[in-house]
Amino acid sequence: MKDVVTEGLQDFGFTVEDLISQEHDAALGNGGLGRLASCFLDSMATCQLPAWGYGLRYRYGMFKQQIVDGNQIEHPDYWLDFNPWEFPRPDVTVDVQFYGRVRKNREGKSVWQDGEIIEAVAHDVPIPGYDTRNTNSLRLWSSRASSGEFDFQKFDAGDYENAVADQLTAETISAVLYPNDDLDRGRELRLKQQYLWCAASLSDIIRRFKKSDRPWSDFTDYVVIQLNGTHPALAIVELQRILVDLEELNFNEAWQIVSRTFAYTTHTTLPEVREKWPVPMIKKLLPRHMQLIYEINHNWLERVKKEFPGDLGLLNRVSIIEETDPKTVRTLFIGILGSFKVNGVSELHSEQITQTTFKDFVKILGRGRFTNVTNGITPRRWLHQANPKLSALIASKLGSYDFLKDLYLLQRLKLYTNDSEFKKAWADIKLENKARLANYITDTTGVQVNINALFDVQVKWFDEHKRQQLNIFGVIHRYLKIKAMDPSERSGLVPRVSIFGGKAAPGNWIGKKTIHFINKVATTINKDPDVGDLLKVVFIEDYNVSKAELICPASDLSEHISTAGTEASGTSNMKFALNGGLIIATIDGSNIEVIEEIGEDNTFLFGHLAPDVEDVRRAHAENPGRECPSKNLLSVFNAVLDGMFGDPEPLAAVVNRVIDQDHYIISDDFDSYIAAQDMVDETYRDQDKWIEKSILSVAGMGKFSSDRSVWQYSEEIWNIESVAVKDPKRREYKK
Ligand code: GLG
Repeated sequence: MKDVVTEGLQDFGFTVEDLISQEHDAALGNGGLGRLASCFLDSMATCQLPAWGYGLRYRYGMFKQQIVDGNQIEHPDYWLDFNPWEFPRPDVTVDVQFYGRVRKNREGKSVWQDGEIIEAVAHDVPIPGYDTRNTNSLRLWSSRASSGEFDFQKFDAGDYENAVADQLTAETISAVLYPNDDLDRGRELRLKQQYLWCAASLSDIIRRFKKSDRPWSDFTDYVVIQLNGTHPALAIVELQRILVDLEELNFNEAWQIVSRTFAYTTHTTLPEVREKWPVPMIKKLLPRHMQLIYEINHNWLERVKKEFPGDLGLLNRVSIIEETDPKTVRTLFIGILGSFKVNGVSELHSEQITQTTFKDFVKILGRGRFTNVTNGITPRRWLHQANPKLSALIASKLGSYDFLKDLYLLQRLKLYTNDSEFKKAWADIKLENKARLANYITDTTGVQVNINALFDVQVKWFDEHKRQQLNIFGVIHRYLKIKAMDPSERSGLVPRVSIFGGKAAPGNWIGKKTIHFINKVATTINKDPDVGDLLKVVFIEDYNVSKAELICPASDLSEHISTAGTEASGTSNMKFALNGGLIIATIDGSNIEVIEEIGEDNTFLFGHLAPDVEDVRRAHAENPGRECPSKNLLSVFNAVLDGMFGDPEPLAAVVNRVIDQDHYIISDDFDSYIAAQDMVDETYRDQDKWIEKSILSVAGMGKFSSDRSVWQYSEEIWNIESVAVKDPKRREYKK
């Protein structure tokens, strides 16, 4: 349709880009976990699997990021003001209860009553498969007052605020993603969001199952629910409640169904990220669920006591209730116990968690409960839509676009690494993409960049373990090196444009400090005539999926430099490599598998390995006053603290974080990072060799289609048959 629309628009004096730019990104969370779900939805539809997605329809999304004087400012994201892709479903509503009390009825059954009722209303987003006849749905819930939006009596009596009070309270639940959970009220709101999402979605799934008139014993033959992280873990307790309280199954019979319905994906390695809810908060908001959690935990601990008598330490470690003050509920443990399969999202991550976080559960439940499904991305968006000319060039060589549904076919590009005409076309497309990004950078930041410079990109959420600070320290090191050279010696240098982008959660102070730090360094470097085009630093504000589609095709190099053992997977590495960008990486998360598929020779590696990180941290702790292990890094710190980039006070926090603590071992990895960056420069000087590595990067991306991830889930976990004949060719290209 695009050509028809493009032509038609020209009659009105518009371009198709004018039209597309009117469209907001779906503000459903552009972090890795959220974006992964979107790629999986595309793949489930394209692989013709009968699968739906459920989520919350955040009225104001997450937030729009504005950079003011180098600082992140958050604004509401009015993405729903114009959203032609959703279908309101006022006919699909679910009443969801909060607060209230639990009493026993005459038959001794628990009744949860007298609570506040909020109405969840469905909005459907069709998810058409690529080149298939199958369209699935993403069903998003928004919240409204069940008592109606408006209390006319109160309004008539002049009590205007209270006339709409119920509606405002109800709408708050689906207002914004990531309420600031540094506040108790923010945490309660987050819990409300999670429960509304779980209760409405489960009710909807059960409503549709009941249309089949089948007994509950068939439920797990017809329904499997994949929990994407701990956010929806309450669905496990909610299904138990529905089966026990509403369907009147006995507790254990219900639990048998529950624990065969759910599968659970864990997306983190970091203990501090794990969700814990204060018992008093759950007791107040969801009194019946708290009772069920106690009963589930009681049965669980009885089993542990029987199988591991006398091991009190084990009991404490695996209990769903943590004996802190106040007591807390470990939602991660609910996710594990209520699921028949638990997977991590990269081989390293899945192996690592069975030896750390989940070690006790492996011992009790068996290793077979735990598995891995490495993440993937949809090539339809991340290559074909984002980089149509490269997609067309690849199709011209492979003979068709079949590779978009069988990404292993890309391996045949290896046949053309010596085809000079193909390599010239390849290089021209990369340059075109860089020019497009350069124009965007100039339009939005005013910075002019040289498209023949090496575009070095890091666009991610600002989480400390992703180490954007390591990257900007490396940039300062490069700046100091240039400044120290006589201008006559600089001709051999490779010009660089360091491009950053990403948001910090509103409560993440060090992330926001790092954003400010990067912007301040950029201001100084970009206006230094002595450096000119040799080095530019750019921060692209409000990074989101549409901007990623502009940035990913334009990178020469992208940075995936998390402390080893901290990034569960990472998916932007796949997006950049699929567009012919090379990667500089640590041996962490999915980097390991990307490197294995591309070949070590075509990537730039550095840094301590995961098993060594704890030893390094221990050495830090045992030697608090230790000298910075890197003279290069010390020079960087001195330059910052001496005011080279303006008032050092607001910048000092980022530096002191490394000097005082360095939990992410930046000082220990810095010199090997610099060495890898030198290797990047060395390689980039030979453009023919660089293009060859770029082609091999794309050729190695077959494994990282989200189709492969989704096939793995459907065959190894969901056990569902696709309505389509499985594509046997897919297997021929496995390796
Ligand atoms: C998490 C992890 C990432 C992972 C993503 C998708 O931190 O490493 O790639 O989920 O599984 N919050 C995230 O982005």
